[in-house]
Amino acid sequence: MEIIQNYINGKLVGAENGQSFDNYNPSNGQVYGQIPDSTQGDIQSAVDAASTAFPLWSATTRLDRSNLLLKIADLIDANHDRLAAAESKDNGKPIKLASRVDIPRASANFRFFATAILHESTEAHQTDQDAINMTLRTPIGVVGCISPWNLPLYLFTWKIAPAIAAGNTVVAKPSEITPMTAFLLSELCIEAGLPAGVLNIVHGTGPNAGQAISEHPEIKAISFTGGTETGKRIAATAAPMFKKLSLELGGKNPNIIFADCDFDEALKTSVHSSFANQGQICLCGSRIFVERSIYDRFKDAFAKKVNQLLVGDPADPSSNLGAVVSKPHMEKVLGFVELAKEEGGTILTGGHQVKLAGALANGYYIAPTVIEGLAYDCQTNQQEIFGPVVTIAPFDTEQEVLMMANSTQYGLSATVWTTNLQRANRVSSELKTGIVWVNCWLLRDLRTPFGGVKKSGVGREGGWDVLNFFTEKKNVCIKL
Ligand code: TXE
Repeated sequence: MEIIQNYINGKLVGAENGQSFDNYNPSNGQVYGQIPDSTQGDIQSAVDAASTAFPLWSATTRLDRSNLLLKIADLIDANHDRLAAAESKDNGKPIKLASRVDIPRASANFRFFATAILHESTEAHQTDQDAINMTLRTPIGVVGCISPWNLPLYLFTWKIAPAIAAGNTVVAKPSEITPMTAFLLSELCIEAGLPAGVLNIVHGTGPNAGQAISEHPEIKAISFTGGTETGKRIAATAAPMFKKLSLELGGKNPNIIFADCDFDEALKTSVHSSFANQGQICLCGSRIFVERSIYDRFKDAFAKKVNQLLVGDPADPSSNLGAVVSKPHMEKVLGFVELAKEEGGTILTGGHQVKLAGALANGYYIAPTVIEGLAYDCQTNQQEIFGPVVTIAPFDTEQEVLMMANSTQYGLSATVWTTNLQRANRVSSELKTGIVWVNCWLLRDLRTPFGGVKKSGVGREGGWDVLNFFTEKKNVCIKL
């Protein structure tokens, strides 16, 4: 049994009530660990530790904060294989994805913000009437970070690194579905010599530990990534308390393929943008729209390539897809496939659970699924499925595809495939999303503003945006 502990005030401890709950291995459906079932009392201990640590940490020089974060990044890299194996086992994703994407990005997150704070500047305004105005930026205090299960360490560190780099102290809760790498990170923080109370990681469920973070009066800002419904609940608690809120929520992203695209590149990348991480990335292109003149050619080639994807043991480097994250999530995704059939969809490939042999027989595997023949405004095309399921449909004009692309309650990202620069610019400007990739997908520059519109969230992460989020601005006007 792998026992996970909270990391509070620099120490690894169980939940104060001594309670814990099961941690499942999605690849075989077996319980392999225990997770602290933390409650308000544990959050209070974490807030006390963070409050006590804040004065010294916020007064620590940028250089000293930077060096500590760089040390954590180096320790993540030094433990790469162990962290990748743990991530793959806890989440069900293929080991090659955890190894190539999740863990390198976790250390990159620490490195990026460790260096960003050394180059920050603020503003000054030379004012008439012989005065100078300065904008000062200071850390907020104790902040809350709540993260999801799809890219566990990647998204956990994407919040924590800027929060502590900016001089705040943190109470963080990873998803109870994938807590393992956050626990391993706490051991690395101890090894790096991060002062006690700067980072506190409290494991537990959303309604208990998560809600306690949202409602704690001393936690002045909440950075959340997860589902739109949960984002609403957090906002309903935190907004009346005038907390700063950063909400990165769901998506139902269009992947628009024009006839003048680089066909082979669009095809290859669309397989990846549809099924990477078993389709459990908020940026996956889950609605594919193809210009009619190449629709049949693209559809056939796409379905053929998807059919060749190997759903297998996440620990096997040849697996293209591993297990989805949990049994309830597998059932939710398969439920959407049944809904698609009821709404008139035709399954071109996939559409069923995959039963592996032997020890993996009880794992949560779904065949990559492509569905055509659905109306753009049916529920299958409006709701976030968040699994290895995409729909595909033809379009005739830019106006038509923009109407369909913009028709959902979400607005996170979009992908556009065309070699026509004017068209790329025209379509990108009309798409109601926070991110548009043209002739690529998930090409990330950490300096760029990351986030969505409509019900995909509020605020932006990344670059100066997240350092602005995790600091308060003060205007000082001096009469000269
Ligand atoms: O995430 P939740 P779930 C979408 C995806 C998925 C749906 C629900 O469609 O099917 O969200 O997924 C904590 N107060 N995304 O249920 O509930 C919870 O413990 C405070 C998209 O797994 O949003 C966890 O740490 N915290 C998303 C975190 O919120 C609460 C990635 C996320 O859990 C809480 C994941 C509460 N009341 C899911 N309830 C993306 N945008 O990438 C839960 N939590």
